Amino acid sequence: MSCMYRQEVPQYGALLDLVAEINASALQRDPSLLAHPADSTRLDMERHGAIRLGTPRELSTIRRIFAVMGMHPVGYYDLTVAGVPVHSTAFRPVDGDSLAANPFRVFTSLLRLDLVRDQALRDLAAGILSKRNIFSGRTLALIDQAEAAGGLTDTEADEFVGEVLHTFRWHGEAAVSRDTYERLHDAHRLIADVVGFKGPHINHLTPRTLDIDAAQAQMPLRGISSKETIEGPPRRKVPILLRQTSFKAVEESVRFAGGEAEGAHTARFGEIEQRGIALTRKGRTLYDALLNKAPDKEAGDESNYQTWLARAFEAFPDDENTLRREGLGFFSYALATNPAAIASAPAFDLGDLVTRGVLTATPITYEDFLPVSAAGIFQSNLGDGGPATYSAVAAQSEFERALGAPVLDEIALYQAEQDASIARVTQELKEVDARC
Ligand code: OOG
Ligand code: NI
Repeated sequence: MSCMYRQEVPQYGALLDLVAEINASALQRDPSLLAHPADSTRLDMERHGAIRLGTPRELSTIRRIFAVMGMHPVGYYDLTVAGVPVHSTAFRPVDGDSLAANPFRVFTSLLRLDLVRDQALRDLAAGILSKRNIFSGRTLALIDQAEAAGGLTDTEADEFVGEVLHTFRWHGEAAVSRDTYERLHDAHRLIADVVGFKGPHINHLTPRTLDIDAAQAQMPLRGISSKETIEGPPRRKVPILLRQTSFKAVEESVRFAGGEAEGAHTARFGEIEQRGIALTRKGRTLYDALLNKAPDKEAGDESNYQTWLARAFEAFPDDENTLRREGLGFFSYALATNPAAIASAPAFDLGDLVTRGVLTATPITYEDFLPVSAAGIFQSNLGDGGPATYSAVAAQSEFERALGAPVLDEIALYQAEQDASIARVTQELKEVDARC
């Protein structure tokens, strides 16, 4: 998919080159940025991408496709609050080993046609979507095969990946006439992006950077037109959650159906991300409260905005010990390799054991997305023209019905990982005790 996207959106290749250079010089300055040496082989690989689907049937089929690849729907994101008529989830690996092997996620949105006020347009869009088939016959057969046999052979898996890739391709030929495209576009650019095309073209890919501020500063110098602000928390000593920025969507030429008419469509872009520690509900509440006080991003330039943000986030502790003691972040505990300290271990008290060097506490990385940030990303690549307003309410159960499964609760996943590490060290300490 990465190769395909570089060919389809050449500017994405330029972004990858920039990120590789920035990562190399960040690592030269501070080799400890990579927690595990094994990370370096994966460093420049994409960490997420995004697609937008049109119907419940497309969403449930995509769920089955990703399940074959060990990716499951985590989290529910309601984007209507940001004036985008979709709701979303992220397909990703959920257990630690799978995440370590490949932490790639696909942010997947479903269009909410119920929010289109114009009944005739709604019916037109629904009619167009009901006729399209975004999956090849072979893809569908291989999903059935995987579900029946509990997996695919290596040969089948290779074929499956090749088939599924077609679903994410760009189609230069629109599924609709220019006239219909314009009607859809007038209702919302995103509606034209979903309904006007033959498939859910991947709309961005996102590698990981070790220094997002440097990348943001460098983009314009390389002729890459970046969005105005980095989404998410400010730069900190202990990174939290997720920071992301992107270049603005490129214009791609389109041939409309039923004639020779040519036009342009603007939807696809490139993004970069930098991840930090996963926050507990308490930490997340504090994050949301501080971010809520943010001034209008459009009002100032990026450096003013980042200065303001850094000041607001002074209220958010910025060292691992405080984050842990105050229950703001999730940690994974392990027995330290220090036999003397272990021998002197007092009764089980997590905090105390960490202080005494009996246990190590490693931050658990945030693997998900942020609705306010996602809204900022959507808006920056949907172009100007201000977001629409929707008085919709979040519709998680409707989304899950379309998906054909419940979404997993991301906070519960981090909690389970932390709890499992505590259970493990408790057991290990008991075994050490028994030996003494
Ligand atoms: C998805 C935007 C959300 C992110 O990184 O927050 C997203 C889209 O534009 O379809 O990818
Ligand atoms: Ni993204």
